[in-house]
Amino acid sequence: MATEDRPTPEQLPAPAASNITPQALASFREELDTREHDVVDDTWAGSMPAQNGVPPRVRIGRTKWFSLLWLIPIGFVLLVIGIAVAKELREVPAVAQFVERHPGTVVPEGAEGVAGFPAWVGWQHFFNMLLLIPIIRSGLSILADHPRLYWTRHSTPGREWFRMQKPVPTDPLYTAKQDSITLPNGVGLPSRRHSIGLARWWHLGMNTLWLLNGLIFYILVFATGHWLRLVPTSWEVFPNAVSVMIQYLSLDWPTDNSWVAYNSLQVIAYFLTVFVAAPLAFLTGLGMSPALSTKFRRISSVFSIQFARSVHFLVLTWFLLFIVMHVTLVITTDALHNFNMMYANRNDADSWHGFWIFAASLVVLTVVWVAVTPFTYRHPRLVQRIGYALIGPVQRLFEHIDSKPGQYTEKDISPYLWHNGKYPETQEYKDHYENNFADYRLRVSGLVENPMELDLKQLRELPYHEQITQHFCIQGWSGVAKWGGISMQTVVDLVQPKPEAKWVVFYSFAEGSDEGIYYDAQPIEQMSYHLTMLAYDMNGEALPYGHGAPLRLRNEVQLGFKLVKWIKGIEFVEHFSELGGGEGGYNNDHEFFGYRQSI
Ligand SMILES: Nc1nc2c(c(=O)[nH]1)N[C@H]1C(S)=C(S)[C@@H](COP(=O)(O)O)O[C@H]1N2
Ligand SMILES: [Mo]
Repeated sequence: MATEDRPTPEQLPAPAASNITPQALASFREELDTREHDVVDDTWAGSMPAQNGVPPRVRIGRTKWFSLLWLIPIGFVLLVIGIAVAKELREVPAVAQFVERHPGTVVPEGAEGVAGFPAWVGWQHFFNMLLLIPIIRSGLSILADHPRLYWTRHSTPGREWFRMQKPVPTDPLYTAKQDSITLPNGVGLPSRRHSIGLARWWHLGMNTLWLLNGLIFYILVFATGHWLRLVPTSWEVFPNAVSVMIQYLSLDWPTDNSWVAYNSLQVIAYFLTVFVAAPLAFLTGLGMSPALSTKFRRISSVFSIQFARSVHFLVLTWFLLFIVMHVTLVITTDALHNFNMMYANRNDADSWHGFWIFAASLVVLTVVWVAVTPFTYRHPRLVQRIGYALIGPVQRLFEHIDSKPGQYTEKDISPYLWHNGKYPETQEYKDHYENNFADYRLRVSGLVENPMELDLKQLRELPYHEQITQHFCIQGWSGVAKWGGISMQTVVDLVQPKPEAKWVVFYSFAEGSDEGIYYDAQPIEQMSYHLTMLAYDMNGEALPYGHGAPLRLRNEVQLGFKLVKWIKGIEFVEHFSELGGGEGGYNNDHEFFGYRQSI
């Protein structure tokens, strides 16, 4: 046949319009980075260079900032003045009489019968210290990832009450990730900038053990009568505590009767630490969970995540002050006797038994302190696995919470929502953007009956879904926005997942911080939750570039990093282990985050 007999493409009719094209069958998985990352070195997390913060400061009034370093000289001066005043006071007859009448210790009825320190007290005390080291250090690393504290859910720059970072730059696309700071080695766990994924495994994992230790302590304390030492049982405790304070400050210390009962200042301090601060740490920790905050809307609309985060930090300062005071007083008041009581259950002030056990425990604590960071850098996957084994069941449990919309109204919308992540830089995306996404097609593929491609017009013709919800970034900032688009259930209804489909993968136009495109996998159950949607509008306008144009995910039981922006495709799969690094998402593969992040 002669060539001129062949039809040109224009002479042929186009195939009937259909959403099912050959492209619609393809997955984006070949664009993922499939390397195994199993050490934390300089190239990790997009080779972020170290960045130091500034000494912590607190805002006074609207724009004045007070450096907390001043507290060192101020505290010293106050201490000297306090000592001088207390010494003077003790010369005053009325005060001398007061001290005589309230010598410092109230011995509750029955305390004599349970005097001494059984072995479990010593062990619990040791485990408590052991666990608090990684808990406090990893907590500081979490704070360093967003080194600002606020009182309201709007994390508006300039409105924070505390910061360890310079003021937020005016660049409108400045990201929270850029805002993270490095901590001095040996302080954070780990101290490297933006190591929050690993810090969280340490923090949440060790917290479960710490709470377990605390629960056992509560039970034993009340089962044995040891509680008589920790709970004030008469109003006499208060004047006695004042008396102890005066005696300590005047450097003429009260007589010690710790074998039977602590002095009143100790009782109050221990009571506050064990029965107020520790439970508050737990509750404020839960207050930072997106799933719980969206569920318990009454509580969370008064006590927001930022309130919880700020109080959580204040509890930490209490713990740190307590530890400093406690250790100072234990060592300066009859140290050998104290060591004997706590570590050897002996009421003797001269032998070295308790001291040696204390010294041995100190060796263990020091080794742990020094080893945890290098261990974490060498075996980050192991830290991720062990952390997940410890806290994963709870994260899984909270994922079942399918909250109703309506928690917030227009007036709750935040004036500023931080940006995060790496912006799309590919030519493909830029072309779409220039072209106002006219050629954009959302590709939905994988284990579905009807794979399809949908353009923005088709997406906008589907039933409209709107919600005003709060965003919880893993780094700690939050904010409320109104999202408009389609419910994920609508997509599920259109494409009809096959029974084997268990996970839904969202692919982005944007690369992650290293190589390969950003992606995240989520359980298929959550696709039918009330608050799981694809947004193409934000706060009443088309979704802007920085927040994920043309399409982004919202799934309000999860932390922000799972809410993929600049979505180009969705794939239904059997399990995420087939994809990328196999951990269920870009940050899980590269920065050791977790794939269930309801807390
Ligand atoms: N493609 C892509 N999506 C992403 C990220 C990213 O780096 N790449 N960052 C995530 C993180 S960590 C957060 S907190 C939210 C931030 O959304 P926002 O910038 O709209 O506030 O987007 C998420 N989606
Ligand atoms: Mo985030």
